[in-house]
Amino acid sequence: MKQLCVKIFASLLFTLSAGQAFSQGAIPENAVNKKWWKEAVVYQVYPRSFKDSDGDGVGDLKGIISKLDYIQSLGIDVVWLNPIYSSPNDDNGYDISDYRSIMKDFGTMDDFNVLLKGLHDRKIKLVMDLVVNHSSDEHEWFRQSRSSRTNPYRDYYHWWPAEKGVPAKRWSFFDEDASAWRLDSTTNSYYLHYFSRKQPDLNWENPKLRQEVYGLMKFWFDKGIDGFRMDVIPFVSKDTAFPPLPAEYNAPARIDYDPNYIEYYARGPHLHEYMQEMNREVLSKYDVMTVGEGIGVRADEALLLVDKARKELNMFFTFETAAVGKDRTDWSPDAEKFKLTDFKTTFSKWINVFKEKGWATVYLGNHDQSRMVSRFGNDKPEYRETSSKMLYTFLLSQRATVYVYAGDEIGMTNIRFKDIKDYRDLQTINHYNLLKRQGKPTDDFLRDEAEFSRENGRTPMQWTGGQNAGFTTGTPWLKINPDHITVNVEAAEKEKNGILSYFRKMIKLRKQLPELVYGNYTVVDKDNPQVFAYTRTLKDKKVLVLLSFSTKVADFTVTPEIGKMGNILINNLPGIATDGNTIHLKPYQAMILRLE
Ligand code: TEU
Repeated sequence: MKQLCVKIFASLLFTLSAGQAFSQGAIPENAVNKKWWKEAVVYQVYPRSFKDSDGDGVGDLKGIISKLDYIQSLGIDVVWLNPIYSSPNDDNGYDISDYRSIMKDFGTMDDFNVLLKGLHDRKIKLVMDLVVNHSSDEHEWFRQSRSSRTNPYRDYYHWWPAEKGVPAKRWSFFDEDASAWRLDSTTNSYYLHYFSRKQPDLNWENPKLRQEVYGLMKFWFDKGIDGFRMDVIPFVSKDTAFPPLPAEYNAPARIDYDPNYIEYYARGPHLHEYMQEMNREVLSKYDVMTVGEGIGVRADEALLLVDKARKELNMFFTFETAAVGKDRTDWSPDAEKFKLTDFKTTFSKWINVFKEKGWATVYLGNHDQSRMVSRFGNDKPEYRETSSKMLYTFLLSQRATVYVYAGDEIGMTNIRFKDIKDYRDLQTINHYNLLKRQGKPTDDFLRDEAEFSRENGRTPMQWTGGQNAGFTTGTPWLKINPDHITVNVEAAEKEKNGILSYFRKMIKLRKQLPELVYGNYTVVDKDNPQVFAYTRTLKDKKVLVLLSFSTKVADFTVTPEIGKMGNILINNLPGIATDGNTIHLKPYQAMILRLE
């Protein structure tokens, strides 16, 4: 009781003082309204590649269970698991054939229960993947739906009767023919599939389908999970008249995430209505977090999805930050991968979208992206460690919920497959086959894929320097990066000052300093081409984050306007070279300084 009173008093005090400050415009609503999920560090586990317990070469739930102590030792708060539901694995679980059971490769519901309890016992929350823009074509709903035009499940999917003519072009992200419409002979109709032909799009216009989705969400929430990451959620509402695309989008593009283009695919007229309904019927009944995969969501409409007052989602991932530098044209070994000024502008833009309301996310890698250090740092042996630590300093000092990807904490790097035979991902394979069939060259495509393909982020977790990196006793489903001989958890645990221990230290620091979570974010010296610098300020507490993205020594002057240099709170290299107020940052040096 006493504790409760203290708590209430403390929060009252905070609200009052924050309220006063707010009226002066100092503390925005989203800082006053503290939430566990705003403060969380989310650790993403790609189950297929994390740890195999039974020697079939595929990671599984028992494998994850065996690594729970390791996961806990990181200091993270939430685990996000990619889909673990029954699936024929056309797209590694993003094609679900039964939303209420566990994929055989991964184990059983009993294993799931043990995993959930194991996480909760360790005070770690579990977020699952919700993939409801599409199901597998092997889902019972689709089997029924395709069987006849009058089947009760017909309207669970989008069908276009062939007698109406060929539907307007929609490009598929994964299809071998690039088309998102596929003619199904049983009922002489086309069905829509934005992703592979084994991933038919569900029809959210149908209220029965929406109830099915809410039902399955409740099923998992009632089991005790703590949230959902929602796959391509803006796609659920579409213009179901399927109007023709404007001419400029009629080229057989390898679809990228141009929001103007996505306009024709997503964010349809009912998106917010559906999200509000979902919130009312499901989310509002549980203390859970939601993060949408915000494909195509523009900054000027971001708050529609996550403004608390609108009762939709908590957060979403933007695709724009992941796109920085993807338009690369210079492939010489020492070429700049991206302009730091672009990186600063894009990331800061997305942090500032949520300055007052809503809440941001930040990530540098996931199962669809290259490895963080290869993409945004520098994976050459002399820089791999320092630049990985620098990137963690960035992530863990952002005004956002931080999403980190398993394997980055030991500095895993891109495998850079050269041979198409090494790929398992349908996205790469189908596009390669398409080019071949069209008689087009594949060299540029393969070079791009070596750098950016999803397999770079999917190679198995490297636990040891031994056989198969300690991932499996069998044959791994995807090749293991040969660098596991030196880059592995066992070795990392022995390094007192390695990436892993820095990651743990940085998480601890974030937990100690609320200004790193809630403080105002101000970029300083924004045109500096080598250094990313910003301050984080909460009431009278202010810190300066300095990040060198350069292979050269980079100077940064702490001007009186920025503040007076105080203690170094963390530094990814020993020591600091200064000359008055100017700091000479070594290549990829990162530090956080207290400002007085
Ligand atoms: O990804 C959405 C998406 O658009 C992907 O195509 C992704 O951006 C692209 O592959 C990057 O190269 C989600 C999931 O994260 C992805 O793994 C799934 O394959 C996809 O949806 C379909 O469910």
